[in-house]
Amino acid sequence: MTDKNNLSPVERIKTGSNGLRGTLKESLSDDFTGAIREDDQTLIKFHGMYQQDDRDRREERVAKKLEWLYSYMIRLRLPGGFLTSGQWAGLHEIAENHSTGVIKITTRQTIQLHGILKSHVKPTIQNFNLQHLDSIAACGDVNRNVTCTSNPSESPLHQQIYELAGKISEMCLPKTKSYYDLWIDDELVIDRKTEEDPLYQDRYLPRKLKIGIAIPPNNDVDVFINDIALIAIIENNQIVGYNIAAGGGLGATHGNDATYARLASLLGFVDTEEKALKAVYEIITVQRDFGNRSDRKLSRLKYTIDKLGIEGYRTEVEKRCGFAFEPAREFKFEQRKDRYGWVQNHEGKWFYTVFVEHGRILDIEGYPLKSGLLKIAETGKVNFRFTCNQNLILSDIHEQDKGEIEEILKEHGISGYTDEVSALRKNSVACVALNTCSLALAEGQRYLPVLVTKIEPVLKKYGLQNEDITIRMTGCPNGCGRSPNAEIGLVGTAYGKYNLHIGGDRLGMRLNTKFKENIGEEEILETLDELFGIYSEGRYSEETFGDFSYRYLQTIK
Ligand code: SRM
Ligand code: SF4
Repeated sequence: MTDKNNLSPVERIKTGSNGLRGTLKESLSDDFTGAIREDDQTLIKFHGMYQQDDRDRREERVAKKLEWLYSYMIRLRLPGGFLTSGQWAGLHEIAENHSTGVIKITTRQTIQLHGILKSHVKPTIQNFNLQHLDSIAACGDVNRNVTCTSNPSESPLHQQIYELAGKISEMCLPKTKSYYDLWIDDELVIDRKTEEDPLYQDRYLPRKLKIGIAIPPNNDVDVFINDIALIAIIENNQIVGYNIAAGGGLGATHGNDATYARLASLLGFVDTEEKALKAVYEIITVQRDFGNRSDRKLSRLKYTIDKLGIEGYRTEVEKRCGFAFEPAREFKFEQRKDRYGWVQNHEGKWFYTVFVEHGRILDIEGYPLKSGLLKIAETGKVNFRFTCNQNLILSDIHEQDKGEIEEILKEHGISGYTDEVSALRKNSVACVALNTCSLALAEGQRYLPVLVTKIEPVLKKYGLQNEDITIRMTGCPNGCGRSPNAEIGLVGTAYGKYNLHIGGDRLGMRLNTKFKENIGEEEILETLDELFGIYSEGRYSEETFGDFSYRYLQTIK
């Protein structure tokens, strides 16, 4: 436990925040600046928002002696990543009226809007509320959006898992009503009794916490990167319980060896949903009580596990649960990618997975994706689901409606695009990075599409164009696009420069290793050319690029 005299400044902000209210009301009504007060910048995260600025325009603003162009990113809480068509149409309108207009699907199955000016923050939240949507706890030192295997056609058990994601999300919501006071009702009603929070108390968690649930054989949620990972164990088409793992997390800091990416370690198996919920709850309370509260770089659950040891952590959780974990059960992941195009489920309903490059939904010349999706939403005949690979599934479509949806997809070039893009592009993920992310050292989603176009002919040269190689890029080592567990990971070090990592496996069960440091586009392409050449000649039959590179790395050690 952290020495009380050595707490990080964020700890003081949380405990002194009066249920996450701070001076947000005053900050919002200050018309002299687009920013909010410093302490409130921490608190606003717990309400699902980040203060940002347009980094492309910093120089221009400074030259004009203007403050940076501040705006807000708002992230929705959508456990399991689901919206009705009505909610999608509502979201489309909110994005048009209050943000840059781009609807961004995140790597945690939810939606973000960027570029919301301070005066638009409240109207945005109020409009979300009208759509029965909220952004509570989408960021901050609390449990974040709970993810679960996304494609319902994959398993008849999907609904059960989707509902569990919702239950975990509810169980882990902060008890403070400040979100409603501040953003919806405009009236501060502080009732400390009803706001008493046994889970978070008034100090919340030492750091963010993430939970994901996978339904084998699909690991599309990249379950082991979560602080808490649940793997449904299925026997005779029934869920008989869950393997539970803890301590995943991908963030690290360049030059700080005490920080590292880590996959979650298995704690064991529980045989009921009730026990799974209890175990999740107590894993969180142990992190709350034992996590590092002085150094935020070392405060994620993964470091607490490595400090206590996995046995020590398990023992403490079991003590608090009042039951012991059983040994983890066998499970097997067979894929991590999304099922693009049409698939039908056990009830005869249809699902269409749209490839959305890095989750960015907008209209561009020749490709009116956003307009097409609005038209589809307006039929009222589909639901919208999001994947952790930043894609969209048009879901729950009845046989008799499939033709109509198919027509709109064709008309807007959506199915054509999804069909024609290369395997590499379909398996690419990039984080937001510039121009909004304040932590970005290099480009992410704006550059990976360009780089993929240059890698495609290199793959073709070796006949590898149909290989499902995962490539992921992040603008810094925080790992938002999950670059540390891709077969090819590119991690920004400076503008135009990346560390190149290889050797991660295709299923998300093994992290990759740094192969080249701080290289630019030319060297990235040269290195990949060389590696693809060796791979095409030296691979075992069916050997993935990730497994080959892992083997290759052992030989050159
Ligand atoms: Fe992330 C911080 C974007 C998924 C690890 N992440 C950020 C911030 C908020 C930057 C900041 O703190 O100022 C980025 C905002 C950029 C912007 O302009 O929108 C940001 N993270 C994202 C998203 C939008 C990337 C995307 O393109 O989809 C993802 C939103 C997920 C969501 O809906 O909740 C996103 N972030 C992740 C993931 C992947 C995942 O969870 O599956 C990770 C790695 C897993 C993990 O948590 O370890 C991740 N984000 C981080 C970290 C490193 C945390 C650490 O413990 O080391 C930071 C920095 C921090 O917290 O200090 C960060
Ligand atoms: Fe920003 Fe880094 Fe996350 Fe990319 S990985 S969104 S650059 S914090």
